[in-house]
Amino acid sequence: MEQRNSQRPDKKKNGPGLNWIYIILIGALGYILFKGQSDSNNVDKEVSYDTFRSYVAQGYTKAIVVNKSEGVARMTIIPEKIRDVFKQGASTVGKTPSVSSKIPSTDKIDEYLSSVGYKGSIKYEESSGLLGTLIGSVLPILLLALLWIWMFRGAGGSGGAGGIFGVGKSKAKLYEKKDGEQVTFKDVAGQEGAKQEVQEIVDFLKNPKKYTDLGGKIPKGALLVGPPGTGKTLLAKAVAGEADVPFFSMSGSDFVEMFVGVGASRVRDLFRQAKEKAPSIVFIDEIDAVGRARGRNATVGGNDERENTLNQLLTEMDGFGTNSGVIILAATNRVDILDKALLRAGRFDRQIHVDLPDLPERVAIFNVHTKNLKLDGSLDIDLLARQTPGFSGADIANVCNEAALIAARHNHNSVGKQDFLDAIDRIIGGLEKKTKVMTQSEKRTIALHEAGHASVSWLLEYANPLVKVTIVPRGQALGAAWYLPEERSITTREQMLDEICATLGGRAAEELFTGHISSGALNDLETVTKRAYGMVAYLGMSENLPNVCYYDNQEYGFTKPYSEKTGELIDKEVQALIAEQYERAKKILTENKDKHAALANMLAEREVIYREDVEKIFGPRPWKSRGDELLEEQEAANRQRAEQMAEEYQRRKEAEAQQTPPPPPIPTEDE
Ligand code: NHX
Ligand code: ZN
Repeated sequence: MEQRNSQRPDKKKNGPGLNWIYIILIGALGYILFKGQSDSNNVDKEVSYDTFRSYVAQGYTKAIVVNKSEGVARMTIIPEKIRDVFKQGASTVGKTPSVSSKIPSTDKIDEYLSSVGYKGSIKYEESSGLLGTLIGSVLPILLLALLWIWMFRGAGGSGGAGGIFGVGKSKAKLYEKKDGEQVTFKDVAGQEGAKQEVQEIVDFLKNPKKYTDLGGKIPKGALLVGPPGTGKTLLAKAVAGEADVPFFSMSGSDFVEMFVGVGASRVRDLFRQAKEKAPSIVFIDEIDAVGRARGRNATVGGNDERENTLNQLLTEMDGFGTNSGVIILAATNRVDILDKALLRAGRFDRQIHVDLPDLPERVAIFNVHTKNLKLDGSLDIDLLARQTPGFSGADIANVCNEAALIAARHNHNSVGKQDFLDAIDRIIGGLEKKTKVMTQSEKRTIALHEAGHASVSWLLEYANPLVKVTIVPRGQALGAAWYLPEERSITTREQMLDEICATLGGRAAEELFTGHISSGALNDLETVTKRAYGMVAYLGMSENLPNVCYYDNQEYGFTKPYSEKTGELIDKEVQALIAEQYERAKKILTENKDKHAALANMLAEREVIYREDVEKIFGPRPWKSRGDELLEEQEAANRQRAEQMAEEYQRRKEAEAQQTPPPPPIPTEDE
């Protein structure tokens, strides 16, 4: 919608006209260079007047040009005699080499030529070739200089001229107000806290006097910080929409290009445009592309360009006065890697955190995105919101769209609850691959592996509550145990250990019950190793390295922030931690061998089993978490609904049977 009234500013000013000039310039330059070269190929040899005459007499002459004012005659030699005159072939002296000589007078040469009976052409030249030489030698340099100036002006971005082929221009998209088409805060679901903070920026733009009268300074910029898909861009657009000002939007990566100096000039151009339209908002998406901390470890000429761009950005932010009416919003999902200079007071001194939506916010987001869908009565938005912890707004939008597509694929008239649940599974796990062929022993291994996860997690106090276990391939995975992750802001050491243990349960089951371990545990081991490393190196949770954090926010930090010795200790601690949890998983599985085997068999047979089935085998979970309770409530509701539907179906069938008489028996031919 907003795309329609967006435009590339200054398109007309530096449009195609300029490019034509370049093409003509380059063409002319090429022509002159080429021509000059072919001319200079031809040798001109000066000889005495006597020799000159003798060549004419011997018939070597192709044509003669007489320059009256200089008193010089020049003849071109016929191809057959070139070797005689120049002692070299046409390849070195050119196709039309010439011989010239000073002549006593123009009349004398005329006389001589007619006396020897010369019949070839004679041309008379008035002045010297001064103009010709001038054009030949000075013009190319002039053209070059012109081209140079143009390039420089372009790269400089000053005076509104675009660079060479528009490279120095900012690529910012401009969204200007057009009634009814703007994004406003109403379009941003959830994010109440962020909206409130951003509201203040709207006030600054709408009503700056209120603040400046009291001597306050309008902030220059605010940083929107949050994970991807949380609607940072939407929020920035809503600020522009609410404040009713032009909105320049650009991605940080747009600044960086292969030409040197381009990024800086684009920054300059962007701010020039914004100032022209002030009050306005400049939005720089993914500012980490330019704003990463400047090099402690600058590689040879490596990120000079990025640094220049960043410096220009800093300069521009300092440059314009606080009251110029341009406010800069920038979005990033990693503040910690940004250059500290960007976060200094007077620049992006405010940070607005845009977090992943919590439960009520997800309900609100689901409500926004299901508004335009044709729903049936079975939909329970609360349930969907509860099933989607950790989803961003973009993910939820994706779920709603996917649900509609799934419903359409099944030729439903409306989108129902199951379509949404399938859509959620699809988003988390990828596409189901029902057709993938597996050998019997592979299938057994997979069932044992997944049953291992399920059993271990069921019996651990802090492991996430199980939703279902499946051996239907989906995406990259051949099988999976699905959990309902608990929404929590801090995680304890015990919770982490239990999760690591449950994740190792798959491989542990493989080892115990097949006697082999397989490549299938790749992803499990990867997550386990990452978590363990985090616990040891960042969270200070291991025995021999307590309470130290070696977190380093340098993306290209080739040097680790700890000594070699500590590095070794970290590795050892990680290995010990994982080994301990692996043993723990094996112990749990051996103690519950029969139950695990029953689970694996059921899984191999049915392909998908739910927590009720696990509960039937293992009994109720020894420790119930809030997530378990939620899942149990859901189950009860489902059961009730299923019973209701079965009852209804029975009643309808009975009613039908009473109304319509039984069909007459069909006569068969045998009788
Ligand atoms: C593969 N994927 O790519 C197959 C399709 C243990 C039953 N070979 O832990 O699906 O085996 O609890 C190269 C080599 C991924 C690339 C080995 C990519 C292994 C998921 C791991 C179930 N559920 N693992 C799980 C799983 C797999 C993988 C690889 C690779 C499995 C397991 C992937
Ligand atoms: Zn696994």
